[in-house]
Amino acid sequence: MIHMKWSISKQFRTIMFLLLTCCLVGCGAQKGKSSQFEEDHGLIVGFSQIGAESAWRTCNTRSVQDAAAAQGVQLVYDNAEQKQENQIKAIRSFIAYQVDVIVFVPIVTDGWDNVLQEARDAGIPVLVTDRKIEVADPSLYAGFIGTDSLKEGRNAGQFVLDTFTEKRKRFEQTKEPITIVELFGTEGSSVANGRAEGFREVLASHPEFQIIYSKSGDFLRSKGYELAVEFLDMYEDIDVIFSHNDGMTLGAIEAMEERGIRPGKDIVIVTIDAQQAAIDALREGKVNCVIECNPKTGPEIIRLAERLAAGQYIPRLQYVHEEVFYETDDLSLIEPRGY
Ligand code: GZL
Ligand code: ZN
Repeated sequence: MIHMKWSISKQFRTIMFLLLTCCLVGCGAQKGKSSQFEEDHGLIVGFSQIGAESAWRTCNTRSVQDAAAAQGVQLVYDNAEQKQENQIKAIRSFIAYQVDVIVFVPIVTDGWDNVLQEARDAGIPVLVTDRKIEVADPSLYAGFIGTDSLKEGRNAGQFVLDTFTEKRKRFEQTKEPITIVELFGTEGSSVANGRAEGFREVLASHPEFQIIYSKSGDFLRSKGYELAVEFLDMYEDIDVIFSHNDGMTLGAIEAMEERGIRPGKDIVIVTIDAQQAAIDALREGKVNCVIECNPKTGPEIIRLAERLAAGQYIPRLQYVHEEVFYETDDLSLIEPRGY
């Protein structure tokens, strides 16, 4: 199939690649390599990434790029700079260029039906990674590989439940709730929704816990800082910060320390991603629980793309391994995170 397609459309693809490189180069696409014109039959994968909003994201991108290079897969990379419309444009470019497989990280769950229908009409299989999509016809994509955000949220909820046993016992008499602030990820993204849902599921039957503030910081450190300035002004007595990613947590810690509030002591902090800076904060006692969300999915993504290009089956849903790091663990055992 690849060989047939390659011989018929070699000139077409070469011209299209030139056009594609020109139009993508504006949004930070990887420069076309001379090898793109080599007459090999290397697999060509279009990869639409949402942006570079966090250390997690840049590690995820690097993981895919390194894995493609290691396998001799030609990766046409597009950075959508946090805009869904840029992702749709990039996917359309991949279709025009007739890549063998499309891999994309859907920034939000909705709005993909039409462009995925176009990919299917062009006979190009689609692998969804990291974040999930809602489409009317699930057969519009071959499968998903990523992290289990519902489980990440549940782990955060369980940590909070286990941490406040004393205050929970007193709740019957004091009626003093355990107050929670939530730094929400990108609105409409499956991972923020999953984390929020899992967290609330665990605490649902415990009225002693009250989420008094929940706003989106869009996974950005700068917005995590801004929201913390706001909620620290609004509330005197916050017991817990549940943050959907370490970037926002680091911003909130900065705002707390500016006010002489001791993160991890005056306010318990549970955070998700497990980038190095969060593990360092765990070691310093500035956060109390770090839930890993594994960004290093590149090798598995490329393996699945190769299977799709060969017309082979791939699992519909594949989760990657993840840990939870607690302040009570032997933190010297944690390997350098690499992001
Ligand atoms: C999670 C991923 C999230 C990370 C953030 O799978 O989509 O996006 O938690 C990143 O750091 O910005
Ligand atoms: Zn309870």
